[in-house]
Amino acid sequence: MSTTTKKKASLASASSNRIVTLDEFIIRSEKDFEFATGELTGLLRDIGVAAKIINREVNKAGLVNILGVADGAENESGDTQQKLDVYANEKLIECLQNSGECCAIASEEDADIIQVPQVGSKHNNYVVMFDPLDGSSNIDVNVSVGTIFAIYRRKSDITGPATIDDFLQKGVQQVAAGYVLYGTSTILVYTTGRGVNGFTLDPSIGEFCLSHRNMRIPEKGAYYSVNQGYYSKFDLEMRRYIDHCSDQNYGLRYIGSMVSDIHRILIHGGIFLYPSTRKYPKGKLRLLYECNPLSMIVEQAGGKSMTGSLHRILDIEPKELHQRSTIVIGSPAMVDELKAFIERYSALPL
Ligand code: AHM
Ligand code: MG
Repeated sequence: MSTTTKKKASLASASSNRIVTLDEFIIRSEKDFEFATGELTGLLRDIGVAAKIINREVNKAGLVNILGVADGAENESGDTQQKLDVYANEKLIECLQNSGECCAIASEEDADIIQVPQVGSKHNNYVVMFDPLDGSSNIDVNVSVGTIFAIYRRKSDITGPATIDDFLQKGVQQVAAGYVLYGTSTILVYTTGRGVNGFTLDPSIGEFCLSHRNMRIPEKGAYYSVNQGYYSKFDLEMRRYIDHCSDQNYGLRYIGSMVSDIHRILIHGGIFLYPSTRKYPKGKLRLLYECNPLSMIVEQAGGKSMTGSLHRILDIEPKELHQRSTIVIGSPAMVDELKAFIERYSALPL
């Protein structure tokens, strides 16, 4: 038995007999990377800590005067900022700054990148991007929200400050990506490019515990997920595909919180679309904070992800920090099915 196979076997037997915490899993998995330095491990742990703090606040959102829209606040993309967005943003930045594993941060809630001062002699080889609280308009009505994150190796020289080019990397260059879903239970799902694993927060011990090993997206699902209220604003190919979903008796599920929709699709299969509309001709969702990390997870689980004009999301060269994209993501057979509709009906050159 090779060393790697032995390690995997020991992890598998460990998980069947006893609880494997996120920290333990991350540290064990680190040994699978040939040149692992522990920095990525540290970053994932920082994000896990921030997720627990955010979870605590999200769970008591109805009890304290933290609900509602932050005074006069709009974020960089022009959306209304909820107070918990601001809180989640601050906590993630604090946790990532404390350990000094990353050199800079970009958040959906901030206009510019945030430089992280070096801590001691740490190398800070990474940059981290996140959407601190995706779907936050759902908080006031007790519907699930999530945190999405992406980690890249910096491209700039380690001796100087991080640059915008460290962030404007294609999604294929992500070294890790994940999300936390604050739902009926809180789950953290992540990938480092070797499959996808999910960890459910056990509130009694305050630990994320391995609950969804090696997640695989079903080839096809019974649901499609789109804001059907915009039907008349969609292009012909999308309207035809939605008609087809209805003809096929696919059920419609749309939470308005992308992390929740993607989590359901990872487990039960299905397809999520956010096509171009008149209000958002380039799509609404952000390439760097939402589309890329969720696409890496879905592809790692065996799914597919592309734009409404058939470009693989992970191959898009970003031009700006808050760039938006159309997206079609989910079970491979369903994405292929939609692709055929786009090829047949799209008026645009593909
Ligand atoms: P947000 O990051 O400002 O919360 O916006 C992203 C959210 C997604 O979670 C969700 O899928 C989408 O916006 C819903 O948009 P719409 O209400 O236009 O359908
Ligand atoms: Mg978002």
